[in-house]
Amino acid sequence: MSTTPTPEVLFDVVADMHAPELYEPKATGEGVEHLDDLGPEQIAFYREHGYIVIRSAFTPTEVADATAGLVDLIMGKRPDFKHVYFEGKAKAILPTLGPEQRQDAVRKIGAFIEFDARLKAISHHPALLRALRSLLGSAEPEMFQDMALIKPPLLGREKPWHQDKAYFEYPLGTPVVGVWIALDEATIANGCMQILPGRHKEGPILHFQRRDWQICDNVILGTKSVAVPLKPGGLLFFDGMLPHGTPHNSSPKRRRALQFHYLPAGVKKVPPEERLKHFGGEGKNVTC
Ligand SMILES: O=C(O)CCC(=O)C(=O)O
Repeated sequence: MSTTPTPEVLFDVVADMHAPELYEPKATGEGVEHLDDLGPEQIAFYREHGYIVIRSAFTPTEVADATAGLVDLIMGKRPDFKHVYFEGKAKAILPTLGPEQRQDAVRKIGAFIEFDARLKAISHHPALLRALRSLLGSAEPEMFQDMALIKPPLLGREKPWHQDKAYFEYPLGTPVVGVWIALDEATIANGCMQILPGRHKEGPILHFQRRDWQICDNVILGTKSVAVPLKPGGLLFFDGMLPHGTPHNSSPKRRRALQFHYLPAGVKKVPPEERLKHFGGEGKNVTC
C-alpha cells in the first residue's frame, strides 16, 4: 500500500519578548510620493541618511495582485512551493487551524518569484528598476533575495535590530539596496520598520546570536530611532548597512510586506568567513 508523504511544515524561531524601549521612535521617515520623483536631491538624501520613503510606489491594483500571489502560495496553490515558514509560537495550535486561519500563523516566505508571475512583476516593476539604477549609481540592478515578511496579528515576532549585510555573502563594499513594500498598512503598533538614519556610514556593527542574529540591545537603547509607517503600496529603500528592526505585532491587524534586495549585476559571492570577520563569528548559517 502506498502512502502520501505528509509535507514538511517549517517553523521560524521562538524568541523571547523584547524590551519595549528598543522600539520608541522619535520621528517618522521622510520621502517623496512616487518612484519617478526620485531625483538628485533624493539620491543625496539616501546617501546621507541611508534610506528614503516612497509613499505611493504602487497602485492599489498592483498591491492587490501581489497580495493575491502571496496568499495563493501560502494556501498551497503551488504544491511544488515549499518555503512557507510559520511562527514558532504557532506550532502547538497549527493543527487546529482552518486554511484561512493558517494564513495568520505565517511568519515569512522566501524565494518565491519564480512561482508567481504577480510577485515577479512587482519585483521587476519598470519604475522600481529605474529608481534602483539611480540608487546604485547607474549600475544594472540584480535582485538576489526575495522574501515576504508577515507579522500575524498578536503573534508576529520581533525582527531584532540588525544590518542586512551581516546576512549577505558579498564583498563588504558592494552597494546593496533593500526594498521593503507594505501590502497592508504598516504602523508602529503592528510592527512597521524602524531605522537609525545615518548609521549606515559607521560600517559593520558586531552582531550576536541572541533573540536572532542581531545587534546587542545595549547598542540600541537610548538611540534616536525613526519609524517608517507606510500605507499599502508604500515603500522604503534602505542601505544594506543601515541598522533596522521591527517590534512584535501586538495589534489585531495584519502586517504583510515584501522585501527584495538588489546589487549591481555581476557581483560575485564571497565565502561566509568574509562576512563573519566583519560582523562576528556567531552568524553561521543564518537567514534574514
Ligand atoms: O519586516 C520585518 O519585520 C523586518 C524585516 C527585516 O528587517 C529583515 O528580514 O531583514
